[in-house]
Amino acid sequence: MGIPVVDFSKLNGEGRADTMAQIANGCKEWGFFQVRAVIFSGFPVFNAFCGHTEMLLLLQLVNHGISEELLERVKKVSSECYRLEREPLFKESKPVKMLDELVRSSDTAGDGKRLDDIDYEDVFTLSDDNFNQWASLTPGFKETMAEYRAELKKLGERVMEVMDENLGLPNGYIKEAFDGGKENANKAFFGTKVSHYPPCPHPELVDGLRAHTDAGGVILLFQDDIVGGLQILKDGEWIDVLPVRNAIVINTGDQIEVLSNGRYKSVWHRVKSTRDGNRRSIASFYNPSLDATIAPAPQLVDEKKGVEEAAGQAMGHYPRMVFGDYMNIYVEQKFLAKEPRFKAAVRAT
Ligand SMILES: O=C(O)CCC(=O)C(=O)O
Ligand SMILES: [Fe+2]
Repeated sequence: MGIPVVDFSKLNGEGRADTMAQIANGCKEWGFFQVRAVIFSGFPVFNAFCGHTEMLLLLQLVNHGISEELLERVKKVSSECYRLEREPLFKESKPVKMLDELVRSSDTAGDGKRLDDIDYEDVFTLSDDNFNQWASLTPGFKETMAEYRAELKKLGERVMEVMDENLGLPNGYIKEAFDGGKENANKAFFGTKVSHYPPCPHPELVDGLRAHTDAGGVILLFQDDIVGGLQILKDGEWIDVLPVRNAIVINTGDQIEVLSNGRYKSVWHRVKSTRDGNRRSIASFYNPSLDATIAPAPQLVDEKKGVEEAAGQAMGHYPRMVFGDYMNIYVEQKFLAKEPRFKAAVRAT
């Protein structure tokens, strides 16, 4: 089945109900969606593609309102930053040394062994809390990335509001849950992970980023225009998320799965390393505050299950947990199945 296209501009006019239904379908069927910044007739368009599988989300938004000019600058400063400030370090990094060592110690490339405990990637994270440590040698990097983050954060909030509505939750429900309530001083966390997947001499021996689901809420990914590598697991098969120029891929993490009581599943994905090309990817994460308690929205818990729980019988599939407790487990178990993480976080809370 082809991936449907959703026009975001129709959210504000005629055709709103159809648009919401298309997004809802995409959210349930896939675990990702993509947004492309193309200004069409002067207003933002939301262009989603979805297809049938088991409750994952994959949508592509077009004309999301982030200017091409800003996206072009983001690409430029990120690539320059890699070349200037990161590449020399990557050449000396652990994955490069480990791969080199594996190949040197084997008769044939790798001798059938693979590097299964490391990612062949260069990465650093930007947040409001570490602004003073952002790369400062690359002209325009800090200013451009601050501007980009402000735009992406707003887009993330709009996406969460669409999800609220599609799930039948009050407007602002997801954001407030991620903030840990209106009164919590320690609000939801918005981080931006700037990654490069440099050319890898033996892509068969190591992944760019091993298969995982994301821990948090909504992830907005600006991937390379040309160099591919991102794949999602759909019906037991790895499917390429092909680059679309100036598109932003959106997927949902484990906390949306919990909050939606399993209606929106976090999707398994990975990045394959490639021999040619240096893939740039900039993933922005809208995550709960570490002290926020995340639980299925009561509106989404069916009554029968609620009664069972009240009677002390089998716990619902997604009980409540503190996000910080979940993260402590996630850092140890990121590349393993998510269900044991949910169970362990409940015990820790
Ligand atoms: O680079 C990508 O396309 C994906 C990155 C990712 O999955 C992550 O950072 O969690
Ligand atoms: Fe991820």
